[in-house]
Amino acid sequence: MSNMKYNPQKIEPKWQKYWEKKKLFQAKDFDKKPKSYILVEFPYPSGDGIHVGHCRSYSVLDAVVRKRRMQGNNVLFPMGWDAFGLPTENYAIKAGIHPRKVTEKNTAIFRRQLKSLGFSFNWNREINTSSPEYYKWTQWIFVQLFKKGLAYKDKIAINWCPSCKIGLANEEVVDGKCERCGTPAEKREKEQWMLKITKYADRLIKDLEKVDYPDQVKIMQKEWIGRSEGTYFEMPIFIGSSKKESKEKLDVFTTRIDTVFGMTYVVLSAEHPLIEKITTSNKKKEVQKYIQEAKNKMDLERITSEKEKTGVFTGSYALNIFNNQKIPIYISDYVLMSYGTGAIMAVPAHDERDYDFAKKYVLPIVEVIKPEKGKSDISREVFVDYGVLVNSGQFSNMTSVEAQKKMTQWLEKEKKGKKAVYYKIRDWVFSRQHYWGEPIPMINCKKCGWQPVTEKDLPVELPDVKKYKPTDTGESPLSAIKNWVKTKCPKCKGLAQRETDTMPNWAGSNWYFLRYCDPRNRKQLADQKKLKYWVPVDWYNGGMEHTTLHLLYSRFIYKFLWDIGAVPKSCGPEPYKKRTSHGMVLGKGGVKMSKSRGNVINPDNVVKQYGADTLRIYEMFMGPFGQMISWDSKGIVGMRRFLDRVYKLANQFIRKSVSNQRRNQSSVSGLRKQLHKTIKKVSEDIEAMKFNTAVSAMMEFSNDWQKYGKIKKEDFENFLKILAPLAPHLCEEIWERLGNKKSIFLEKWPEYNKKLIREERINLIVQINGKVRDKIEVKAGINKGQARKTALDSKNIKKWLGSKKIKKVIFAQGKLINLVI
Ligand code: ANZ
Ligand code: ZN
Repeated sequence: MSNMKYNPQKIEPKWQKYWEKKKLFQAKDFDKKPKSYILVEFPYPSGDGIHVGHCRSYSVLDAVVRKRRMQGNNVLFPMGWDAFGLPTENYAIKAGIHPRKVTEKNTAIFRRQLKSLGFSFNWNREINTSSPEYYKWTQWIFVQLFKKGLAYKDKIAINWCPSCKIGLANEEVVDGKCERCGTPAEKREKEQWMLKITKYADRLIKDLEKVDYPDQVKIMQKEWIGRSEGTYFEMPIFIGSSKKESKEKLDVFTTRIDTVFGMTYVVLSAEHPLIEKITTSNKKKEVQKYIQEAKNKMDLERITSEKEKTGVFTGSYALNIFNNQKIPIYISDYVLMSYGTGAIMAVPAHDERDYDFAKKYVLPIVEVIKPEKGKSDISREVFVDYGVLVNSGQFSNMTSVEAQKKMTQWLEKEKKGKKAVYYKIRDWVFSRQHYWGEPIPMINCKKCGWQPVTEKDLPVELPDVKKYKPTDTGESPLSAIKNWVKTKCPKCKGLAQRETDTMPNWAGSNWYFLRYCDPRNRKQLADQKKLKYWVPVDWYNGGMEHTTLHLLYSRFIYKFLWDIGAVPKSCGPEPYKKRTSHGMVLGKGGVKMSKSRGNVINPDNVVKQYGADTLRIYEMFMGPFGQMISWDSKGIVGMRRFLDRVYKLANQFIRKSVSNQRRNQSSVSGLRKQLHKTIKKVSEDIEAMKFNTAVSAMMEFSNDWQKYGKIKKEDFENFLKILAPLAPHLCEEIWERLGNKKSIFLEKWPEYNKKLIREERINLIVQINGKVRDKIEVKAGINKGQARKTALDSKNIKKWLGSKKIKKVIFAQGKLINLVI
């Protein structure tokens, strides 16, 4: 009989077709059922097809989704393509195929692969960020940002990848290298469009309180934004040996104004605008040389504490207004122009970097903070903590906290400084000089300046070009299409020029989750009522590596859209209620999968050999969801064996007559208890993302069932229902063979019976040195630690033990605990 053997290659395509034909998984706008918006990061359709990492995220969330549907939710679970980006462009250039064609081909491969895995995505809402219908709205958002003053053009030193020929955002530079290709990044001056994410910095930190993200994600975002509260103040300058105060003032930012009496020099960043004016003629040459070298270094390289400090004296002095001492002004690359004011007061006694610098250039080190009584820090040469002030005039004997307040107040009174907040995060460089991206919808008119493209003229379509290779001059390839560049000014109708830069590849993913709510809308980015119904996203799963990039950017853009009313107020200030991250799937031996290592697992092959259900359930079983895990071929065989066993048990069940089922009632009821425990565990584990333990619970149950040999139909069906979200094709097939006419996914998620799972209780015997001293009623399943604690809490035992030390604990589960003293 063909049905006798589990044959995923046959049943999986069958059920995929069935689900699609019946439109079983389509979300319904405005449905009365509770809505649940579950989002997985949409893939970049690269030429490599999906990888097992995608599968992990999608398998797991698909299980959540299928379960929630069975629990009566109206679930939105969409999928689409983050299709603009460099790898496609690079591939297109190499292969001589248009990026649009490459994208079409790659998305077709991805779509086929995802469908072959049976994920229950809402395919009718598929989107593609590189289609004009979509990027019309990405451009529209840019225009709104411009109109609100949040997009501006600025000439800045940008990180430049000489290999990709592209400007990089700080976030795209990892360890001084281009995030994509690993080439060391350089600095270049370039006019760029910038987005003022800094204006949202405070809210991006504060609203983290409102969301359910892993702590690590919150910490990383906060550190990335890097909010520092401190003091800002002005210092008079004396050029060279002049006794007369210069007109210029030097502004510094410090988080430790309490250490100001210990300031023995000041340091300017190599890019500081005052350098020209204050460098004395005898120092010009040396300073010039130093600045040139410093500018070529990457920020990260400059600020690492391990690196030996370098610097140069300008020949001029600044006045410490707290103690009226003149101190030298240095230039050093350990101070960044992009942070604070680009100048610091240096306190070598209490700051490690300043200490290293002072040692090298033989500058005085004046101690002004002592540890509070009873606390001392001898572990380091430099005392960097808060403490009590010494050698600090009227502020001596105050604590650091007190002094910070008083000193800042004094500065405010003298009108020489004030409280200040600075952020590490910089405005977001939003232009790229590349072809395969959204054209920035701006027009430059000699008379009117930068003007946004009129909204009815959106989208500005990406023109077809023959050459989309980036240019060596750093100009976008679009600048070569003269008749596209030439246009009319939207304001004065005079001759004007289009912006030829395109947006970075994060642009489309900033807001894609909004488009899924209403993907075909031609009048708005999405209908307000639909947004009101679906947004915020209830659960968003994606990679940890996107924490300070996509996740932060999209929170910013969402907040902006919410502010301007493009997203209804009732949706709330945060786009994603809950965020989770799957651990990476590594190749054999715990290394990253890569073509060069030859350790890439292709999901197509796994599906062909073992079936989609086996792949899916293996990806859930492989380990705790948040942890990195190596692919293990033995593990996948084990999962296939489990599914084979379920199929075999189903066969046995179907073959046997009903009369047979009546025998052995007691074991049936034992098995039923087991089942209800399993239902409880699986229900809870799926929501808590403990898929590995959910799978083992079901494996255990199948073992018990095999042992008992008998099962009631109702129990069998309930078991299938809880397995269905994890192995959907198999369960659907067996469900049908049990004589059911409708899909198992239209069934209700089973409830466990509280009475059946009540834990058995036992009398735990407590011995001391082998003599029975107490009996305590406890749960049968408690472990050694719990038993020990219970025993030690007992009055009787306390009396017997007195102050004697326990040397050893012997524990027999479900029976006794023996304390050896
Ligand atoms: C004096 C001082 C004394 C400082 C002391 C620290 C310890 P966070 O907390 O990261 O915001 N700083 C300010 N601007 C800088 C720049 N552009 N480049 C490099 N360093 C800069 O750090 C603030 C502290 O970093 C500031 O407080 C300043 O050094 C330094 F015992 O001022 B501090
Ligand atoms: Zn004009």
